Amino acid sequence: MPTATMTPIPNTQYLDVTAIRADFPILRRRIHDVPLVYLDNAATSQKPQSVIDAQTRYYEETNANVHRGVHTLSEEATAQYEGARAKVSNFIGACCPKEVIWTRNATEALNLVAYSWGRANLKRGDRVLLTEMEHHSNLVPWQILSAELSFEIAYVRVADDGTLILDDLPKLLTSRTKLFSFTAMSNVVGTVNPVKELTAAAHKVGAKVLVDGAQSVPHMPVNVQELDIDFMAFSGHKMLGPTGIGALWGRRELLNAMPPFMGGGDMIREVHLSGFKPSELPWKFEAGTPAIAQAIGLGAAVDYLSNVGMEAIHQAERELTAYAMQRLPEVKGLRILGPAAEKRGGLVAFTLEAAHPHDIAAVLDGFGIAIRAGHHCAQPLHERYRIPASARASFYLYNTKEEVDLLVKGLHKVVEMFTF
Ligand code: 7TS
Repeated sequence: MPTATMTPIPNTQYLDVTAIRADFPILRRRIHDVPLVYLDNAATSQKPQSVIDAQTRYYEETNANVHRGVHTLSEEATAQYEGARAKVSNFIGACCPKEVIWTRNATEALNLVAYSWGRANLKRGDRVLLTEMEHHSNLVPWQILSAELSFEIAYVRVADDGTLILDDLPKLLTSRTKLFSFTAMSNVVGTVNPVKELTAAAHKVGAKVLVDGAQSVPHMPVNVQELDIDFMAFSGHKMLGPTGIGALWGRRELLNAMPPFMGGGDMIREVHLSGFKPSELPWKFEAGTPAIAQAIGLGAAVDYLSNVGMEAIHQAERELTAYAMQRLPEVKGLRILGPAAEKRGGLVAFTLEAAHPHDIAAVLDGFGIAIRAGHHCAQPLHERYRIPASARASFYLYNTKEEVDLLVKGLHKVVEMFTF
């Protein structure tokens, strides 16, 4: 793939993308002898040097277990670890750090709500409302629990354009509906859902609201108090942070009333042979030695994102997505899934008549372009569109219009290769 002869295209007015790119060492990599074009950010984001350094520094200077020692290292580690929690709490507009429970990722946070809140509050005759565009991690935990407790699961359907069919809400949200759990943004069609509106409708019938923020928290300003939601799950690795760390945010009164999810060290106040008393929030839900370095790394990621500004990141991604949606249809037989650019976040999933998504991804990899192919852990949504898989380009703050051009060029090549 030629890169040197391309005409420069002005990038976004919202971000200094050149300066941002310099902060990400991996973006200097070459793949198959051409510069890496990383367009798989919905799967996981790359990490800036400051996040890598925060973790390395922790291991070099501070490594100790938290909440147990009175020695200096343990005190420092605890301060940094709890400091990261405070940063995340601020970042999402929580009332206080004790409402932020560390988990491994969004998946574990969603499971935490299912197994703790769900098991204590759901019974036969109740309904949990989900949507047809959910990631498997907001489907399977409810399906497992429903097999045990016999509550009903209902789904808000998705229209052809990839938006939720909101006209159905009044019949789906009834006094039997105890929870409405939905994604703030689809990882396939990119639709940004009207969280505030959906939450208000759910609260009207007394249902609690759990938001899957895995694709929204990394890409747009999110304020849990302003949205008025009850729980939110998200992953650190999709927002410039390390793998192995994510969070569940929940309202204090709800979290306080919930039983612990896992038992072990750190989550108890006292243990006797006759039983135990759980610790207070947030530690009640954090059994065992936590992901200390990763939490500190996520704190550094939140610092980075806040310095750049979430609104600027959101606007830049919208601009890049609009540009991609304008250019991609130039490719023969390309069909974009999902709504118009104004209704979506920074990703575009598509199919090609000429080639299977896995072939598309494999050919693009030869040009140094990383995209994802498959059902993206949203198989029901692909079934709804009657396709087994799709190809997806997903953007973040370091992506450029030149990279979109390279994607389009690569796709032309794919069509050429697969048209006989
Ligand atoms: N919810 C949504 C909307 C997601 O997109 C993902 C991951 C998850 C939950 C789960 O996140 P995890 O960090 O717990 O795994 N989505 C994707 C994706 O689109 N490609 O790879 C992972």
